[in-house]
Amino acid sequence: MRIDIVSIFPEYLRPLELSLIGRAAGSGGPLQLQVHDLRDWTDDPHRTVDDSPAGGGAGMVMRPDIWGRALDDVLGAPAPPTDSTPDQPHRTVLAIPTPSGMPLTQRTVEDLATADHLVIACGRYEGIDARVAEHYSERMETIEFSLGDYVLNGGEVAALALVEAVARLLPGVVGNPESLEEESHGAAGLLEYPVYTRPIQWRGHEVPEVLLGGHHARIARWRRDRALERTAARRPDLLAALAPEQVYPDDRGTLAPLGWGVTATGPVPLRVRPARPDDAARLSSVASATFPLACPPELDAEAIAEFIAAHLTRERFEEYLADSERYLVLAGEMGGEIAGYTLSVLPRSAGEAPYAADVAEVVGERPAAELSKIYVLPEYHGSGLARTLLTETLRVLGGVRIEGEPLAVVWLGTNARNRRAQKFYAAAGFERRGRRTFQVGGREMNDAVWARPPLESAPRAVAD
Ligand code: 6GU
Repeated sequence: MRIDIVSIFPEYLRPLELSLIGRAAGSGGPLQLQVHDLRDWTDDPHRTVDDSPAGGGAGMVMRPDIWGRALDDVLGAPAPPTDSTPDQPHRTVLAIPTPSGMPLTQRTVEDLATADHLVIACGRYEGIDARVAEHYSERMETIEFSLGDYVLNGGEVAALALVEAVARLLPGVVGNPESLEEESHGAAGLLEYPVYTRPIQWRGHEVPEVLLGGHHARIARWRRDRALERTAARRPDLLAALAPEQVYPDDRGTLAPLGWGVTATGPVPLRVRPARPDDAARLSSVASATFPLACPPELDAEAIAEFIAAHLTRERFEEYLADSERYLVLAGEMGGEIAGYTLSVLPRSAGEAPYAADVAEVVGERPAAELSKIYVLPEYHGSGLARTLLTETLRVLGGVRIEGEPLAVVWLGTNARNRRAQKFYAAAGFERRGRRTFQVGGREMNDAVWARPPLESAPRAVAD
């Protein structure tokens, strides 16, 4: 590959003679690099390259006539002989650094690394007359690129960055090509995990133990989790841009506590919050869509509809939401939409027993609250929302005080034949206590009763 850089400060680009890039640009290397002084194309004794801006304003603008002569010459320079074929003709790209360009990304860099000839035009002052980019973009591949949302005095630093980023992708420049594979902005779409070396103890900080154990699968999982965490904290935009196939099933347990759920479109922000009175209609529609799916198959549609009409209407939710002494409702949002909720029923007094005698018998601790509903829309099953809703509900319940006493136990009843549900509650630390019977539309159902203490948390108001 051939790279030409045109600048009024050719010395600024001297660092390119150093290190890997310098070696790549040496004889026999894959890179032919030449730096040119723009003033060589001036035609006055003062070697003037700029003039005042048309329309007025501060600063100076670089003249198009000088740039035109310089670029015509440099673009015409012969690039190294390549095996250009009719499918892969010789490719020349003009790159113009400017803070008003498109952000330079690794995808662009990878693409530019396949060009035969790259010419970089470094502007200074207020920039290059806009007709230069206009003229060349009509005749050849031209990109105006930016390093980020801040302003430099000129394009030289950006040219250094571009050359280094492109050159390290040329064959033979980076010694171990594997080190190009797992890095930030690679195919995984995540920032890179943190790396460590000896000494194992340094200023009170240790190398994470998992990295010393030699267990490859565990190390890979740990690195993946750290990459997900870093990306969530530093570059949520990258996480949101991941395609669904870039997210693995095991990532979900890591992402949910970081505030990200995974849907058919990829990661979306996940948030659990206290429900508000104006959520009633949406909660009712989530409940009505979800309840039938949790019913045993022998329950007929009519019985289900009857239950929905009696217990899951908007009016019913308005009542729940108005009575925060008795009900705790948490809404689970995915990408800003309510996609699930929990409804917990609090005891009216510290000693109050669960309303059903068969539950009261197997759940003896007091005060006892019932986790009455935990519903997630089917399209969000497996997203991590249900687990986060449950954890957050147990945490909020941990802060509830009934006559000054914390809750001793949270119990729930669930269809005993729903294996997924039993596994879910067991994994969340619930214990199976026994059975209860339960009426749906006049039919008696057999439920498993599960219980556990709430999560510890500071006392807090239930209604925010
Ligand atoms: Cl490419 N040029 C200049 N002058 N400032 C910048 C930049 C480029 N990218 C970020 N700031």
